[in-house]
Amino acid sequence: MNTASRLLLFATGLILVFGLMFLAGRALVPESTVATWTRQAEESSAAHEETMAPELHTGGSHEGAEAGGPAIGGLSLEEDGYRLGPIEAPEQAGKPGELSFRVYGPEGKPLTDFAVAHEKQLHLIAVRSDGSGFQHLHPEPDNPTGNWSVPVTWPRGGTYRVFTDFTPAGEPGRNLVLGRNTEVAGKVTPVPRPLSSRDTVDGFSVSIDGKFEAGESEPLTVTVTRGGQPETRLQPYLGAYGHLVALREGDLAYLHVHAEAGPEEHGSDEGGHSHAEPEAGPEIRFVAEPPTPGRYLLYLDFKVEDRVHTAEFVLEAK
Ligand SMILES: [Cu+2]
Repeated sequence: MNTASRLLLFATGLILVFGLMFLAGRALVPESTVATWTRQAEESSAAHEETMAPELHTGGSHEGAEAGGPAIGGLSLEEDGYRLGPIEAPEQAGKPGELSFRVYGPEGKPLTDFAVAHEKQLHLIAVRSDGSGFQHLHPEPDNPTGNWSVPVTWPRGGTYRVFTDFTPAGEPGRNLVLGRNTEVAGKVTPVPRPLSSRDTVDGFSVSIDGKFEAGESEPLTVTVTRGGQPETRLQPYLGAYGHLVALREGDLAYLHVHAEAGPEEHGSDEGGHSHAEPEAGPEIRFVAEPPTPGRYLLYLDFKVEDRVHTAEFVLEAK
């Protein structure tokens, strides 16, 4: 027998032995354990792919993004060592006051360096647990203490979820959404939230259309009209013609919804150069990916005549 044949025989033997071990493993180890191993292997390979991939990572939840699923955040006050400290806020409904907090970095010190995203270092969303009383605020930082504050008035009593949406400086792509509850005294009457893809706000009629399916990344189109006429005087707000926040009903998981847009996509002049402005309405396009079936509460901020208006929708993902 020559060397090559001997090696071949050896290799065949190895394959046979490993094959038998694999079969034995299958037979002796419970299915659930095998499933865990398989999942861990898939996760680690996905994580590896992510480090290789050059694209911007845009998720609040890294786990979701690593598994290739939709990115959600806001379910925890801590992520990747970053922590949202206690919220100081008015305890009574209807009383103007100040909301303040600190964000702590992985070393436990108040974080003072934030990257600007959508024109701000930090975006704050507050909403009551039933989805009512939505507010989108921009607190001011007080450095070097790391304290953030913003005036606030709670419309009604109840439990409010406060989301801080930010990207630590020097960590491009690491967008974090940390959430924390705060209690407000006052009578609590839950507000019913029927399904609705249309809203009327400050004289504007706003509708939202598109496929909205669990696990699918699909475009959503918002159309703004006033007095039956298309509204074409939308003004840029936070770097786009609209800003959409989507929360999952039940746990208020915070979904990242991205404005699809971009001047390049709208203007295509012959010179190959495109300096056309994106259209200022009546349509605004977004891409959303609901992670699970169920209902989602959507809040669209748009700006006309220097005023920001918020339209609200409730969509069901199949
Ligand atoms: Cu904001």
